[in-house]
Amino acid sequence: MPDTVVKPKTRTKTKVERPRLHKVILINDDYTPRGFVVTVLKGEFRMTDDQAYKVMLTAHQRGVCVVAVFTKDVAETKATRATDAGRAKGYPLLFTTEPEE
Ligand code: TYC
Repeated sequence: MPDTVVKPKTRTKTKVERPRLHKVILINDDYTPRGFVVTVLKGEFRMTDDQAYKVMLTAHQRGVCVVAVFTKDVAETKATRATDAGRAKGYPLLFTTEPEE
């Protein structure tokens, strides 16, 4: 069969990886009122009163608390908005982000 065209058998495997999630972390301070921290957590992270109170108390007692995980963009936007809400009232309230292991 002189006209046979041999097609090279190559295949490209596309590896799909899930985007790494990022944690939003609440940092304790000595000045922001507890009630205000709870209000911000409820408003920015759609938490119930109970959930927000527990997260606030954990940060208060241990120094930090993981609030939630999101894609990088969403985590950074929420952390910035929540930090800005405190700054608008003159509080040093701080939310940071870090990639999940
Ligand atoms: N430590 C603050 C106080 O005693 C309350 C507080 C809790 C502030 C958690 C920040 O991330 C925080 N008023």
